[in-house]
Formats: sequence, C-alpha cells, structure tokens
Amino acid sequence: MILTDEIPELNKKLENKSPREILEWTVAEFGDDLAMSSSFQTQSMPLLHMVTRIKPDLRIFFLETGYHFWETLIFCARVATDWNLNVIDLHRDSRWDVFVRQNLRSLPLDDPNLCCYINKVQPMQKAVIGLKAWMTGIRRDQTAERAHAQILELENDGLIKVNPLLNWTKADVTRYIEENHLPGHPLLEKGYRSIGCAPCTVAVGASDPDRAGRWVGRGKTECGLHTELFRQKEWVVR
Ligand code: ADX
Repeated sequence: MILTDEIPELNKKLENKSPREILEWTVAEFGDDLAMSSSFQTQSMPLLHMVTRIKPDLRIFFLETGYHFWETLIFCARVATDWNLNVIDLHRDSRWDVFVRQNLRSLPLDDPNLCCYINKVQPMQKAVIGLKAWMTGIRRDQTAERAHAQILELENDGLIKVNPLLNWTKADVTRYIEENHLPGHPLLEKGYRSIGCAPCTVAVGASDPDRAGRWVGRGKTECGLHTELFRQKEWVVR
C-alpha cells in the first residue's frame, strides 16, 4: 500500500522511467485493483499495445457517451477484438436519461460542461470506486492543465491516478506507432487529430495545434476527467 506522503518521492523516481517501466511498476504495485481508461484514438494505441504485453486482462474503461463518431465505436470494437482487450463500456447514470433524451441535440452545444459531467466525469467517478489505481494516457504536451500533472496523483478516497505517458511527446507516440505498425483511427487522415464526441469535435488544419478542434469557441479545453471537477462529488449549478 502506498502512503500519501510517499507519493512525492515515488514521483521523483518514476519521472526518469519509460512509460513501459511505469506500466510494469503500476501492475506490480496494484495488480487487479487497477483499471485504465482509453478514448480509443490513434494516440491511445501505444499504451493499449503495452498493456497487451504486460497485463492483457487489465480492465479498460471506455466512456460510451452516446455522442461518439461511429468511426470511434467501430475502431474501438475492432482494436478490442483484434487485441483481445478487456474493454468495459461505461454509460451515464440512468437518472439522466429523460433529461438527455429531451435535450439530445442542444445539451452538448448549450452546456458542454454539464454534458461532459453527465457522460464522462460521473460515470468514471462511479467506475473507480473500490479501485486502488486508475491509469490514463494524458501527456504534459497536450494542454496547459496537463503540463502540471504528476505521474502519480492522489484523487478522492485514496485513489491513485497513474499517468505513464506524461513525459512522452507527440513525436514519441508517433514513433512507437510506426515502429510497432499500430492501427490508426479512421478519422485521423481526415484532419481529426484529437477526437472527442462528435458535436464538440471538428477537423483541424495542418498548421493548427492537435486539440484546436475540441470544443471550438467554447473556452473549454478539458472534459473534466483530469481537472478539479473529477474530485467534486456533485454538479455545482453556476
Ligand atoms: S479529453 O478530456 O480531451 O476528452 P483525451 O481524449 O485527451 O481527453 O484523453 C485523455 C485521457 O482521458 C485518456 O487517456 C483516457 O484515459 C481519458 N478519456 C478521455 N475520453 C475517454 C473516453 N471516451 N473513454 C475513456 N476514457 C477517456
């Protein structure tokens, strides 16, 4: 068991390790009390590929928001089948169903923060209950918030979030994909370099940052899985 005050020292040690070494350490430390989440984009492939080599039965949470591009659902199903992954779909709490059905088109456009909370943050908060660790694929080079992330982060109720790819750059991800001949999300070649839900994602130009097509014009860069919102026990109406 890891004590809270051991985390800074462990982080110092893990900073110099490769994603594969961090993954091996995490699996050895947490065993079956660990799960990971993946958004099944092209850039998700390296970590998933490492999992197939190190802990093939690891639970992999996929947030089935109901708003994905069909290409994402097909890609996820294909990779899960080809690599024999233990993918578990997470859905919003059914208490939201009537509200979401009544506001299906307007919800992501009028209130993307609430939409992400209902369809991503809350289902993940529920899924990690009882786990000791939750692994994600965020990188420091992706957003201003993620630039300050740590490899091990303490969440509510003692849960440890592990981010093995934190120090990898986009170039590292691309190199790993090429070297290992990993598959790519079908929308990548159409200019979708970072892919979330369909109502909130557009293709970007060659000179734009990868995430420029996420929540365009909404002043939003994060869904909330990797911000303070994740530690919030309920939605706060502003
Ligand atoms: S997002 O906040 O912009 O949507 P991004 O696509 O970069 O996130 O993914 C970062 C990490 O968030 C992923 O490695 C994964 O752990 C988690 N994540 C994001 N979207 C999903 C999803 N639909 N299902 C499962 N995990 C997800």
